[in-house]
Amino acid sequence: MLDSVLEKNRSYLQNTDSEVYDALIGEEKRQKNGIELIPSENFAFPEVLALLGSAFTNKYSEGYPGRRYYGGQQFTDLIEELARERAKKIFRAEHANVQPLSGSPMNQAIYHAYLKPGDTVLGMELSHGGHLTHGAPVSHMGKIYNFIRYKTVIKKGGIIDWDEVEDLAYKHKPKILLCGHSSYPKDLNYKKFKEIADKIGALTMADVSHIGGWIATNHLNNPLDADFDFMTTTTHKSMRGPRGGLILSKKEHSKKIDSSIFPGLQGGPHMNQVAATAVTMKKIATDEFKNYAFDVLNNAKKLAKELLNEGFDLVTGGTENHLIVINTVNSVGLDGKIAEQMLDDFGITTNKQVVPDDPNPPLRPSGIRIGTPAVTTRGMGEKDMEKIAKWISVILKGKENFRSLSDLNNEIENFSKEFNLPGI
Ligand code: DSN
Repeated sequence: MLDSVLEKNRSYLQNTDSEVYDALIGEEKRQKNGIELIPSENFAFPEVLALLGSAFTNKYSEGYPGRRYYGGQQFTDLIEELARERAKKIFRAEHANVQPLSGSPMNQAIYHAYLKPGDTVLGMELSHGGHLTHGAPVSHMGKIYNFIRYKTVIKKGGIIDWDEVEDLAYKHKPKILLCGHSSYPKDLNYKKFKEIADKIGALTMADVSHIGGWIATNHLNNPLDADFDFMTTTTHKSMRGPRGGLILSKKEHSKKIDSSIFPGLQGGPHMNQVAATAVTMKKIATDEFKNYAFDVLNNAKKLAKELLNEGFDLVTGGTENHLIVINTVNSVGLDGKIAEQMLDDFGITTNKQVVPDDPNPPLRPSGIRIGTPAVTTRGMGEKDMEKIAKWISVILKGKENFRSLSDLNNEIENFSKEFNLPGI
């Protein structure tokens, strides 16, 4: 019966709008027939897909459980409570807000709650691994607040320059000391950040959007164990949840954070997303997910090792998490835009990426960023990482002339088709 509901919905779509329907079919084929290596992408749990297209989509629920501005909340209150309690338990947090629509509002909500325009935040430099919402000049946040940036020491394998962090902290007295990253292939020493923040009385915030799933399974350090004030994470990357965000914090911040999300920044929460977050929190607490998380990290290490064997230059020399940044200019004399396009032509999806202190602009940077969450979700293992590294090498080094291009395309497509695509 459920199948027939889904089928009916799809057939309505097909009859109403063949252009959008065809695009959906095309996207499903692209995902099935290719190798997804963008480290922030994953395949959502089937349960998540079921909830995103469910009756919860129809509901307005401004406010919080027990304190809403609209009636009819018996089931929305239930799922939001479940999502909050499960998130608190798995991340060892005193408070959870599960309403952020995504990563950007989740981080903004903290800045707006604790900073006045012009106040200072000390965060990681974008090209060294930070994120747009950590105050890049092009973001609104970079215009409202005064972001100062620390870097890594490239010569020492990309470790954080603690002397610089401490010097900048004393000099600029930030209200928030921010860590977390979107292209930094290492785990973080949160205790060290906390020590520095305590010396100057700053709040501590970690944006762990890329690694939430590995923190939930205790494979990587948890900033809340180091007594951080705030931890933010998106739910759709490592955790295979809906597109959305979580703010986890100490209890003393609960009122300010909740009112900063609503009514401060957002209107009605997306209750289909909140319901999907609830089930995601249940799924990531299982042994099955813990094993998956281990496999992702293992696959990343294997892929990095194979790429190093092929002579590629990797930022920080390898990876401690699921992401790998390849300096394609140093490795094969191609900028990241061209490298991304060449791999795309063979069904291998990556994203162009700035490297530390990149002399090139963001739309034509010096590298690409890849990662293993999506391929691991599809069931690929270490042997498959060997094949993927070989294909990347063959394509980027322009050695595909040893056989016809279409042969290589077919080989990659046939390989990908063998693997299950959950929920689709
Ligand atoms: N777009 C996400 C990423 O790829 O890292 C985060 O903004």
